[in-house]
Amino acid sequence: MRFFNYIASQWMPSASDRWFPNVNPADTRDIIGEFPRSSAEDVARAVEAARDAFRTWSRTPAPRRGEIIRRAGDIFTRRKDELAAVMTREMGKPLFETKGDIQEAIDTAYYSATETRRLFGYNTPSELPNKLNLSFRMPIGVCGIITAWNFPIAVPSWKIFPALAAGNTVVWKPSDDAPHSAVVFAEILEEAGVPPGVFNVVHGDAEAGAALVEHPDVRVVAFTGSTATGTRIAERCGALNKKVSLEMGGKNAVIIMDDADLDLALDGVLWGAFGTTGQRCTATSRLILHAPIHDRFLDMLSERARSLRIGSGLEADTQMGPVINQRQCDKILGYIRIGQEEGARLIIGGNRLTSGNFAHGYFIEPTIFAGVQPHMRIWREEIFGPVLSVARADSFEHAIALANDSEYGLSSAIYTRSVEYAFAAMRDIEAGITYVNAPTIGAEAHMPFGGIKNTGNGHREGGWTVFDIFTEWKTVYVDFSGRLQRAQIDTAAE
Ligand code: UN1
Repeated sequence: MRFFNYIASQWMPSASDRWFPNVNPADTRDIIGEFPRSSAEDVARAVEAARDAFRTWSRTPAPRRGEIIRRAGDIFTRRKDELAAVMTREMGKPLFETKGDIQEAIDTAYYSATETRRLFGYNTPSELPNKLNLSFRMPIGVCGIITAWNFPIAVPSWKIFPALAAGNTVVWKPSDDAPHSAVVFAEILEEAGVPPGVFNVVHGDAEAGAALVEHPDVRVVAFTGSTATGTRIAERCGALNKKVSLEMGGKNAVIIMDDADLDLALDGVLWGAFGTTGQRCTATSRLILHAPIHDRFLDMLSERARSLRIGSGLEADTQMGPVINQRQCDKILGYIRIGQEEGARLIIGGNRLTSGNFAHGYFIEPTIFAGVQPHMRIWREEIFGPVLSVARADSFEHAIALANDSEYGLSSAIYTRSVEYAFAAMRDIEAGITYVNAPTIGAEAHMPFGGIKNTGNGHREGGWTVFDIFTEWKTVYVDFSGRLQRAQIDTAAE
């Protein structure tokens, strides 16, 4: 079966007539379909459609735009089960996770719709008599949106709904590992009543992504993906004077102090490290155990991780699905080898599963390394798989220093019953997000989301902070004095 780009409400192949297959990572014999491998020409077509639609859409009253977005949330709700199956089939995570992914998009739709009545600017007294100062959030134009496959609906929705709510138009290049979900996203927006050209989908790989970044009529680029790709995008956007928002890698640490509720921490670490098969930018990939509970907690954790049920995400009792593709599978296994060569202690896992039902999928065991030292690559580099690196901390200060010894700064967590530790950690952990007594994953749609250091470039999705990405400020001065009033800057000498 062939699927198409969605441009100006038309479904169309790439002008270049090239295609790529979309494969089920749990069973590579299952080919979902072929999708257009788009070129710069296809991207240009979509950007033109979005540019043409901008005038009318940006002038549509924001609450009217909100009604359409709210309807999209309703349709996502109606199509939840069917869409979850589409998502799981193409990217592997269990159905309960893909349903959660969709729920986050529904929440984001309703939140963005509501915000269309609250796109607050501010006004202030003027420094001069009979003059009024106002400021407004203005839509910017065509937004180029480039996303990863691990949250095929939620993460795109974090960008698409606020962008549309603010009056922008969108060209979205979804991941080539989750293109079918994007097709359903487009169907839903069409049914919700998004006018032609306001929202467009162009499938493809880095070629289409690069063309989107380069196109002169794309005024904002919002990207979720690797730090390497995001940094290249930022360089180009710098040269082209485009606004760019980046959500990139993570190497998220959990600290467990000796006074923590260890059962609670255990559930949190298991979910944070092995939920979504460790393939979240917020996944727990470093665990820092306070020395007095180190051995005990490691035993508890190994036992529980060993018993996680691995399998196709389409099966009801699966707790951990496959990794996304051959490239990632090789990369993760490569890191497991590196960890062993570096001298870390492999506690459990380490293997690809190849027998029986696993034979045709990319399944890797939950893997835990202990004795990990901060110089080791498995401590420093983002693996994006079910691999957890554990280190021992002698004190609270040592634990914080270990957590902060990273080029990334997205999510983080501390388990403790101590008010002193909890508040010091909230202040001292270098990360965009810190959880207290909860895992590193599970951000809520209406709170700022993003990271520091090599994780981001200062923007935050989620909450109203996302509108800082998708709007520009316009300041308006109204002088009703009937005479030339010079601003203070020009009269200070008088
Ligand atoms: C990501 O992996 O790109 O906080 C985002 C979380 C999710 C989002 C993860 N809501 O884990």
